[in-house]
Formats: sequence, structure tokens, C-alpha cells
Amino acid sequence: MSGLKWLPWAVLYTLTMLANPLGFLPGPAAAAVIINEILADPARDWDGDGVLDSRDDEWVEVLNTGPDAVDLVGYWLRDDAASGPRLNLFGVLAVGETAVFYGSQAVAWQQEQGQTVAGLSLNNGGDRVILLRTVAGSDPLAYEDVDFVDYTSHQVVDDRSCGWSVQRDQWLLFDALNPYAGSLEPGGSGCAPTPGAPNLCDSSVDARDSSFGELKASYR
Ligand SMILES: [Ca+2]
Ligand SMILES: [Ca+2]
Ligand SMILES: [Ca+2]
Ligand SMILES: [Ca+2]
Repeated sequence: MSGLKWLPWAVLYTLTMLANPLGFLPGPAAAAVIINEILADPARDWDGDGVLDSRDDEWVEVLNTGPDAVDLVGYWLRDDAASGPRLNLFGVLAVGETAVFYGSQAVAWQQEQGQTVAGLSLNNGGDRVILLRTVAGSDPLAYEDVDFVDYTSHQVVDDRSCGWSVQRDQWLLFDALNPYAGSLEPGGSGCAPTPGAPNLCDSSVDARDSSFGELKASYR
């Protein structure tokens, strides 16, 4: 009889797998760190260096979904065309925290590595963004995919970003800076991009614009 002790656990496991609440994710499920938001076609100075640059001002936001803090030094980003990583992430991410990485940081990293400089290389016509993790103990370094997102042109053109809802049950368009009225999915939401912050809906574009202006003015 003692051999049947595992049965309730087997049933529970089976039910959990059937329910699979993360089964809708586009990439491999249950990764602690995920790609949370993407802005691939910048029309303003997102990295704050005073210059609008179509390469340097691209950004990708990652989110730690838990259950533990994660040292991002074991994580990497690349796009569909790259044979290797475009950027080694860095910093420690607490549970529920986001971090945003800019094209300019990818440029700096590629220069350090003596690689061809291409930034994050997020195509405006659509691309795949891949989050990689170092395979533990690998030498030379090997990588495994932990998440990826495919986006289409309408999700990114001219300062639209796309990303997960805070509940992570819907991939949304954040189009307050360049409203989308078309019929493709995801449709327009009127929400603004939120680099480095949770993907809450803030539709106050005017306030955002003026705060950007004030910020820049204070540096002159
Ligand atoms: Ca781009
Ligand atoms: Ca810039
Ligand atoms: Ca690309
Ligand atoms: Ca965000």
C-alpha cells in the first residue's frame, strides 16, 4: 500500500499540467525572467543621451516573475538574425522588478567585445527577440533560449511598444505616442510605453511629453 503514496501527487501534477496557466506564453513557459516589453522603432530620445538614434534608442524590457531575485549577468539578448548574443544583461532583479536595456548599451557591449556594432538590431518590419541564459557550468559559454517574442511592424512603428499586460494574460500594444486604428491584433490601447516600469496603462501622453521636455530643459 505504501507504494501508492505517490498517487495523490501524480493526480495533482497531472491536473496542474492540464490547467497549465502559462501555456499561452509565446516562448518557453515558466522562465523566471521574461521579455516584458519591446520598443523597436524609436522616434524620440529614449536612452536620454540627448540624441534620437534609430539604433541606440531601441529598447527591450525584462521582468523577473519570481520566485527568487535573479542576477542578470547570466542572461543575454539577441534578435533573429544574430548568431550570438547582442548584449549581456547585468544587475540584480528583485521579484516583480523590471529592467530596460537600450540599443546604446548593446553598442557599448559589442565595442568592448570587439564585435561588429549592430545594437539590438530590432527590425522595424518585424523581428524575433530572444532571451538566452548561460548554461550552468558551460565552458566555453553555451546558451539556452528561455523566452522569445515575435512582433509585427504595426506593434512597433514610430514609438509604439508592445508587451505583456500586468496579469501576463494578454500581449498588448502601447500606442499612446502613435495611435493605431487598424484591425490587426493586438489593437490600439491608448496606453503609453513604460520602459523600466510595470506595464500599467498610462494614457497621459501630454503629461509624458512635457515631463520629457522639462527633463531635457533641466540639462541644458
Ligand atoms: Ca529598429
Ligand atoms: Ca538617444
Ligand atoms: Ca534584427
Ligand atoms: Ca514596462
